[in-house]
Amino acid sequence: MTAAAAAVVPSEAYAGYLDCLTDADEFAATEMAIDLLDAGVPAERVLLDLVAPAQAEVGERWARNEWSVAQEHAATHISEQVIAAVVAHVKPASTRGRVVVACMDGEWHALPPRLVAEVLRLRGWQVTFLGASVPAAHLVSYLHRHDAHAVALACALPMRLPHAHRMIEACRRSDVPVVVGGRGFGADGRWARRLGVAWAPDAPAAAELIADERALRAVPPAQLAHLADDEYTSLVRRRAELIDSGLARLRERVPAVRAYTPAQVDATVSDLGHIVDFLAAAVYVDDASLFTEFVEWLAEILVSRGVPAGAVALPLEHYAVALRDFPRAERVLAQGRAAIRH
Ligand code: B12
Repeated sequence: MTAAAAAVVPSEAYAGYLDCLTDADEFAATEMAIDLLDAGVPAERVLLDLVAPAQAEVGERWARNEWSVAQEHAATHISEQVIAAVVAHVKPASTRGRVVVACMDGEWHALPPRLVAEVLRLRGWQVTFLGASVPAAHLVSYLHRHDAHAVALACALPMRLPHAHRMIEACRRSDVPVVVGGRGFGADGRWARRLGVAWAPDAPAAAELIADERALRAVPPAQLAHLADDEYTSLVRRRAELIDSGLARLRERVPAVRAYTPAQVDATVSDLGHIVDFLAAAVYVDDASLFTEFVEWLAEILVSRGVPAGAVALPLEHYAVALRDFPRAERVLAQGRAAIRH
């Protein structure tokens, strides 16, 4: 292979790597990644053009109910091993300051920020990767003890945005500039702008931003004046009651729900919790699209698993009545209901 041809990940290598994930063949997957490095493909490209899209494809297969959670977990584990092997193979030297990379409190999608952490390491930063679900107080005390140039915070689920905001504010009080990323901030980063924080769409963009401290600190203020109406706080206070009454409503209206096994009841309670949390997050950032994108996704997931779309419509209808004194939540729910009607 010539150096020019080796600069990118060939499509057949990508297909072969996906087969390794399908077969849960950790050693073959690692070997393929190392072979690409040996053929001259830069480590950053192996991480971003092989591991990252394959991992996203894993998610699509799970969403379509083609892959079980066990298959997804096996593939994610292999991706983690491959990332470690690629970086260990290159052994990058650290020549720049320290960057701390962490997931928001309650956020278990550690693999995407791990990719960001390793790209930063490959570009010479001294990186501390704190992994999944880091409580804000622990992150802040870590930042106090270590002189960090910047902190990169990940959020994959938009329902965690209110927590993300608290965490961003806590880091700012320590005077450490923050960059955020991940699917949770919206495909175009619009909810990061709402929270008034620097956002990067991917690892290379994050690396460029971190290298430019002025740009990192020059962010317009948050646009959250709507929070003065207290709807978000009141909604969160009613979370448990909304889940209980949503389940009672489903039992009353859908006979099959009355015969659910304990595991099915748990899954339903978890879905209702997500509905309330996504609704609260949409109210927090004052953007109904956060909720409509979620209910469309949930309806698709449930339908692909044989649950009727009505199982999503019914709780939304119930919440619209229960929350009639919450004008913003009511608007968000109305748009959510319209989205799954088509
Ligand atoms: C693996 C996985 C998990 C694993 C995570 C393991 C791990 N160690 O990371 C586990 C099993 C824990 C998990 C759990 C859940 N998951 Co999940 N998960 C995924 C999956 C399949 C892959 C994530 C991934 O690695 N993607 C590949 C990366 C590289 O892509 P990316 O996220 O877009 O990242 C790029 C950019 O966004 C950016 N970026 C990402 N992070 C950061 C951070 C910073 C600082 C910066 C600057 C940039 C940046 O750079 C990256 C590279 O360019 C995705 C599907 C998918 N398509 O991504 C679902 C997905 C994210 N999960 C989803 C869901 C719903 C869940 C659960 C709620 C499921 C459940 N019912 O319990 C839980 C929630 C757990 C929690 N509280 O966090 C949904 C979210 C849908 C939505 N509407 O929000 C997805 C999209 C699946 C799907 N197709 O429906 N999940």
